[in-house]
Amino acid sequence: MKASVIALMGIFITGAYSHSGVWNYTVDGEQYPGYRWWDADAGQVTIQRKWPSRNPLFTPTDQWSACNNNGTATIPSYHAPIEAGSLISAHYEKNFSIPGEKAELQQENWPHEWGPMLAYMTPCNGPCDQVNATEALWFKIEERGLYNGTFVDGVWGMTALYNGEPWRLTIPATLEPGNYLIRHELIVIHTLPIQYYMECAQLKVTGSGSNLPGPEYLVSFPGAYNASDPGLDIQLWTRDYNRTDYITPGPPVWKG
Ligand SMILES: *[C@@H]1O[C@H](CO)[C@@H](O)[C@H](O)[C@H]1NC(C)=O
Ligand SMILES: *[C@@H]1O[C@H](CO)[C@@H](O)[C@H](O)[C@H]1NC(C)=O
Ligand SMILES: *[C@@H]1O[C@H](CO)[C@@H](O)[C@H](O)[C@H]1NC(C)=O
Ligand SMILES: *[C@@H]1O[C@H](CO)[C@@H](O)[C@H](O)[C@H]1NC(C)=O
Ligand SMILES: *[C@@H]1O[C@H](CO)[C@@H](O)[C@H](O)[C@H]1NC(C)=O
Ligand SMILES: *[C@@H]1O[C@H](CO)[C@@H](O)[C@H](O)[C@H]1NC(C)=O
Ligand SMILES: *[C@@H]1O[C@H](CO)[C@@H](O)[C@H](O)[C@H]1NC(C)=O
Ligand SMILES: [Cu+2]
Repeated sequence: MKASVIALMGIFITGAYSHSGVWNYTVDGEQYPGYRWWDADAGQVTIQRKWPSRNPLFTPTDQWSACNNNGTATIPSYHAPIEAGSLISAHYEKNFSIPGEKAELQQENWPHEWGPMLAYMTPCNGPCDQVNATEALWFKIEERGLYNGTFVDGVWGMTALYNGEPWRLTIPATLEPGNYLIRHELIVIHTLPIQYYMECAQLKVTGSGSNLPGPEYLVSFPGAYNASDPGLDIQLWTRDYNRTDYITPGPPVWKG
């Protein structure tokens, strides 16, 4: 175990530190700021649905697990154009600074390094602000679980964010054009209960694709996950420390 890990264990087990979410997006090369939950809505120009605070949800069946609380669009008509097959990057940033914190915790990167990242989309069939995210059917377009190593010392999907990189992902190249919500989700597994962070944003997908996923790929939130799913029933420090066999929750990835 890394010395730094031992040093941090106590803090992470007892403290609800840091947290945050997607601060902004780069969609097909254009920058879009996310919703600033600590600011007034007036004047915010964002494709992201509102989210209420830096804090996570703590249960996979939370009523707000689709798009984080009852988030609505600040600008209903604002959808970021992106050609199917192109790149969207989600930039995460830490939004909490504790006086006297250890230097290694003062970095502005996403503060957690243990857990998977999962991205979903749902067709809006019109303006995305009209979609009730809880009733929507979502399909998974990407998952990044444990790449290698053990649960505690290995490389996770989230490790890249911890190291300051954005989460870059590609919209399926054959996806039918139209408006979609995209839902970025991080599942942080080093605490009990584990933590769920999700934010949604409005996209206008262009291109010449004509594919949509079949019913075996579609899930709702809540509904897609159970607390007893192998990828969510994690006790990192006391039981699952040395494991290497992480199973990412939810449906299979739809590749287009
Ligand atoms: C988006 O976030 C990144 C990383 O935090 C930052 O470097 C960049 O300036 C931000 N861009 C906008 C438009 O907010
Ligand atoms: C939506 O969430 C806000 C807090 O973010 C709350 O004030 C409001 O009452 C909620 N509305 C509903 C319908 O739950
Ligand atoms: C982080 O959130 C706080 C609200 O607690 C806000 O006042 C502050 O400006 C945010 N940090 C940055 C760098 O924007
Ligand atoms: C969204 O759908 C859920 C589940 O059917 C429902 O409970 C909720 O009231 C709906 N929200 C709105 C704003 O209609
Ligand atoms: C573990 O996976 C990461 C991400 O794919 C990779 O960069 C790294 O080289 C891998 N490490 C080993 C020891 O295979
Ligand atoms: C979650 O567990 C309940 C009760 O065991 C079961 O009915 C349901 O199908 C499960 N859902 C998923 C997505 O596995
Ligand atoms: C993990 O492996 C180490 C070294 O083999 C062992 O000392 C430790 O007890 C194991 N921990 C758990 C929780 O299995
Ligand atoms: Cu946190």
